[in-house]
Amino acid sequence: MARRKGAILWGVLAVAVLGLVSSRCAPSAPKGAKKGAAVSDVATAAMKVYVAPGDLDEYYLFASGGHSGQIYVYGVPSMRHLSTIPVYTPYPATGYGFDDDSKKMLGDLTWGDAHHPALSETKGDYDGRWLFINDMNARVARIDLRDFKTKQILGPIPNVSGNHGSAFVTPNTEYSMMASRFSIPIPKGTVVGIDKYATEYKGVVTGVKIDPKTGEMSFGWQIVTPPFNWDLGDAGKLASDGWMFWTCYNSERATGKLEVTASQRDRDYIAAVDWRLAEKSAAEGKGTMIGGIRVLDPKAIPGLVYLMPCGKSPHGVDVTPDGKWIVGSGKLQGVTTVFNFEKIQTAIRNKDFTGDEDGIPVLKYESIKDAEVPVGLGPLHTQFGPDGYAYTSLFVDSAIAKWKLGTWEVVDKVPMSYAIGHLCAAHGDTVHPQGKWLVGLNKLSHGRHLSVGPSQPESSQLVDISEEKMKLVLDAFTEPEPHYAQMIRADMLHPIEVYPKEESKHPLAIWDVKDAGLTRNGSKVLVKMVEVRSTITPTDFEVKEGDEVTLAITNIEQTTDMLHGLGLLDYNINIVVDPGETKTVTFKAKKKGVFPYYCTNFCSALHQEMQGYMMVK
Ligand code: RUQ
Ligand code: CUA
Repeated sequence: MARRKGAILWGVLAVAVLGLVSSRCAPSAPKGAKKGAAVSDVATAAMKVYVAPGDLDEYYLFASGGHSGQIYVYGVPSMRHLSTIPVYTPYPATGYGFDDDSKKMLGDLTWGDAHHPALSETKGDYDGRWLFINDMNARVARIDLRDFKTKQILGPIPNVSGNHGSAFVTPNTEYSMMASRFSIPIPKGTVVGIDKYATEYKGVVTGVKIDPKTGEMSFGWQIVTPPFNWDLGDAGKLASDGWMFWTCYNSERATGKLEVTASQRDRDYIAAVDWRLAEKSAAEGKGTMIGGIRVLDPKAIPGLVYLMPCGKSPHGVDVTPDGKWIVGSGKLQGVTTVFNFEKIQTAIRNKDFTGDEDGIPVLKYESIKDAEVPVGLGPLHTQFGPDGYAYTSLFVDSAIAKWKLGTWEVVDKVPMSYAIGHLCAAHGDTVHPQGKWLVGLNKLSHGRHLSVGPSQPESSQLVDISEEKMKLVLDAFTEPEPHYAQMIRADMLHPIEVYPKEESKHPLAIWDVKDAGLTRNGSKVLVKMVEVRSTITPTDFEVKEGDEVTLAITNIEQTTDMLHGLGLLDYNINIVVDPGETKTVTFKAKKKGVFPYYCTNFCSALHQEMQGYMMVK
């Protein structure tokens, strides 16, 4: 791909941005590159990513599923899709959202827009315990990596509208942070005319407290901000531990057609939040309770928030592994800006401000910036390697730039096909990045796959970063829509595949077919069921029309892979029970008749025989 630069950058940029809309017929660079590639290059690339039958991948990649509300699990380097973890959306394949517990966890919302997975950390390194992920509906969820299951959904969090800047964790998983993309009058439910947007609408950033032992999340504190659109974040680490950074767009406080009205100023901001001070202030009872959460006003608490001017409409803000630099990428720019944490602290001490926004001091850009690195057009997000290199995705250029921290020279570029958003390197946002692999998460797949009609997949591309020159080695396709992903070394996770019988605590669990059967309490009916190859016990039961029926199903298998399902026809019931697990589902017996139920997971030669009947009289 030809490199576009020079004095007419803005003109080119405008054309390029427009071009994205109609670019489907433009030739894509890697295709051209492929034609000229020597066979040995292809063979070398194939060898690198080939995971022989029975062999295992080196890394897990956890990719957000966007508005599918899920998380996709891949193996790297094969890029094989291994599993889907449903989080904010019912998922019939695992029965998620159909049984009583997961239905309750989802509440009234049966979709979520999940953008940024965050692996739990200890001392700034992944610790393999939990995975957090945001939802635009002001929620954050925790997945336990012991069984890859969603265990908690917290929220909707008061006052937050559009939880985009989330679910970033602090270096010891003290908090999962969230920031509102949309500003609204708070508390939620208040209505103020859009003409008062600049003064009456508010953004908020929130610290969601995490219990260090159990991972249980609870409301921490919230900070009210001007009505900027908060975008992405990253927690400070090592040198900058205790601080949280968030980018915003629309510092113009504009409404209407934001693509025009919110791009007036040359700079937007990165907020630097002293989260330890927020924690302390909240503990001292400062701030006020709004909508059920403690809200701190930065005007009243000096030192809580500062604003760092950053290139127009920044997306990613990324802290280097040592915590000394904060990299902010203005997506309408040709450079990425590197801020120096030391200089930020000095500027704060010297009150080196150029003004304020609703009482929040604005730091002087020239005083806190170390470099503007000419990475290319439309820098979005940066990841790091183990050797002082940084990798920045370029949305407009549709490429990844590799550059050196400290010298700021751009040493390599690799084209992506097409329009890369986030990117993810192995442990690339921790204090110990591992290099090796980098995955570009592209926004458009641009016809590099068999046509599947207008609903096209997204694409991810695997880049080998183990050598000086980056090498694109594999195209992979995914369902919508991986915004961000994290990659963790496979040997750091030790998931169980069976729930051990001795850990079973479910009050309705039964482990012997003799205990299966129906008990009635007025119009409430409880049916305890056992599933084991190849019978569902009881094989039939009878209830009365209008009864409230609870099925409590225990899969008493203790063998890996021996899942059993329970599909109940015409009643919209679909449960999947893992080995050693108990699940309940409660419903009204509204329809009279005879309704078959059967095991939905192919489990044995006699799987087809695993069936029964519910009679509703
Ligand atoms: S998204 S490509 Cu993180 Cu919601 Cu940016
Ligand atoms: Cu049990 Cu099929």
